[in-house]
Amino acid sequence: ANYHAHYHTYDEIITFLKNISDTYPDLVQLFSIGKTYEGRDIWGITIKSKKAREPTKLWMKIKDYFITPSNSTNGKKKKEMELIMHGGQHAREWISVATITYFIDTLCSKYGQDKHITKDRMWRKNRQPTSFPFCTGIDLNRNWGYEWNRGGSSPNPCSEAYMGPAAFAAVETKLMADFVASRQHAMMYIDFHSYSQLWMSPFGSDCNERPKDEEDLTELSLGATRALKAVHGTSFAAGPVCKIIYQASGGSLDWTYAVANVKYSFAAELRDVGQYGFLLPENQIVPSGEETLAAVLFAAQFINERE
Ligand code: 0X9
Ligand code: ZN
Repeated sequence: ANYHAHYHTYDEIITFLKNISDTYPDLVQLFSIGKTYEGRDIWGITIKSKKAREPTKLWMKIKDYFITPSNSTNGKKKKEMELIMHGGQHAREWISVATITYFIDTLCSKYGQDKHITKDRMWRKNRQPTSFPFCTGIDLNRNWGYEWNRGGSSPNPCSEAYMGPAAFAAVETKLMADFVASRQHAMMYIDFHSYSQLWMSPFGSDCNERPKDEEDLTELSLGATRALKAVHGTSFAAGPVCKIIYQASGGSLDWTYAVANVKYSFAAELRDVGQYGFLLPENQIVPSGEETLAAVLFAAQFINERE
């Protein structure tokens, strides 16, 4: 538990992942989806649930948005269900990686260093060279291939929101997209970022485009933020990226939703709302993990029951 009292280096996180996979060989599988531009592995870990899915429950509507399952079922067998969680797409958003590390630890154990603030601490993009030798990096979250270059991103390689020379020109974005596309049973994708305390749904590219699953996405979002708040009182606002934060085309969840057909595609901006910003203190890792896990478990239950 003490591990989560601190942020960790890339090497320490690899050691953590390897220890987890040695400790829980039946539960987890550790793998790399490929290498970053600078040659570091992009790690993934699958965690299996020991429980089989039960037949669909019949729903009872309580209020407009809050619907609960009744005790009777329709008796039909369920499809496999896989939930993808993605952190560290933006380098300086350390809490997104720490939160996922916390999930991995908690899910496995329950079911089955440079500490100084440097210029690099505020790095956001990847490390790929651009057409300007003095401006490095593509914003991975502007480089996905759905409605790429449709606003809220920049063609300037020196911009923090540089979209890249073409969709999927960033090696990491391409690898991650191929990975998501390869997961036939993916029903949810959540991309963790910081900061602002938001639970976001499609779309980011266009404020007028409404997802066909708007109702289900809204209902899940409201339930998830309510479950999150119940843990430590932290308020998250919910809504489409374009409306709740700003227009951003070439982002991951638009692509996972519209191209990879992952119905429950979200992006979360974790703590805080600006007091510490990207430099969120280490003593908030565990509380952030706890509340975010409550939201994720709500989401998993919602999808399990509804789909
Ligand atoms: O601008 C972003 O990429 C995200 N905010 S952040 O401060 N973490 O950089 C918001 C992106 C919303 N998600 C997508 N458009 N996919
Ligand atoms: Zn981010």
